[in-house]
Amino acid sequence: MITYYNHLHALHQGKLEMFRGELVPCFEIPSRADHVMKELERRKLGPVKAPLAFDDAALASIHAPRYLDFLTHAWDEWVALDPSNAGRDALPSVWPTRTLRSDVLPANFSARMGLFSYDAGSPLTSGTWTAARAGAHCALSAAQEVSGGARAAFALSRPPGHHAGADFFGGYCFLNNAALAAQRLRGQGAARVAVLDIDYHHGNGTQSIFYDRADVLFTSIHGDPHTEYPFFLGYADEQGVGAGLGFNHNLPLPRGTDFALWSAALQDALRGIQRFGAQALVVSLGLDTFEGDPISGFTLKSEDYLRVGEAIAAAGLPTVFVFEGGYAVAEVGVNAVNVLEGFERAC
Ligand code: OKP
Ligand code: ZN
Repeated sequence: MITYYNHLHALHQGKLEMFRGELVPCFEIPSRADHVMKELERRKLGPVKAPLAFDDAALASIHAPRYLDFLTHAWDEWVALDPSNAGRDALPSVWPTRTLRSDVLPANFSARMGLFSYDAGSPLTSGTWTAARAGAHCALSAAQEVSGGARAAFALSRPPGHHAGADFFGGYCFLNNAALAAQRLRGQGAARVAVLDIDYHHGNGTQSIFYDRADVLFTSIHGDPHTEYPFFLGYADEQGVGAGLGFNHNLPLPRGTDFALWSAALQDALRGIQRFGAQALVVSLGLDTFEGDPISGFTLKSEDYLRVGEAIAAAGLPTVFVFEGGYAVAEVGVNAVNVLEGFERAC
């Protein structure tokens, strides 16, 4: 299968994230994507290309104009506050929670950092916008490829995307690559598109983007938000709203879940996607379900990812894979490419 690779991903390189009361080195680091790239080349999975060109209007198919405008200028504003900020990343520290207003756009930069985010774990760096935008273009390119008749395509990029909403960043995510791909597939003629999110963490951004829509089914298998990030979304009773009621399917699983239980949930998710009558599929491909992941709690093994790819292939749908999480850096390449190779072998 063809891979669209974000050659600019390393321009996003956060230094520190807030974790349990202190700033710790970021888990979401450039070498993650490098390992996947190396493994793709080693196994000769297919051609690797740079993304096609898209204008910023393509990003506006999912994201709010004032949010895109904020991201475009955020780094320059941060440095304008104090020239020495050029040497440190920007993190939010104040948020409009319940009773506070989020309808007014503040002039203050720190206030806008909070308005457009929901956690302090997602540093905005000098190259964040350039890297995230090129990554979104990879996802759009992969969707374009599949719309043009390819059985599958892979968008290999970071930062990840599934926690980003229409107008907020968080969970290391700035632009929602999977949502952009799904919307592109819709625009190119697929009447019904399913998003299958198999990252360890619930894809709250993607869910929120499609929550009131019947044309995009969101299905996610993830750590139970009672105990796992992002905590405030991802429960089984979230089934969609309005026209979207019945088109959101959450399958939370307890910490410690093994592959037997996880793959039963995958079968459940795939049955729902069949019932929905999807014409195309977007997979938010997180590999942080791996037993060795430093920030997650499932116990999948490397060889299990071959079975995951086979099961997804059995759905028989044109499929866009979008790289998301996976923080066991030494193994993330093997695990990601196992999914892709399992898929290809089963086609
Ligand atoms: C992004 B993706 C560890 C605490 C959790 C946020 C996790 C974001 C995961 N510092 N921080 O879904 O893999
Ligand atoms: Zn994750």
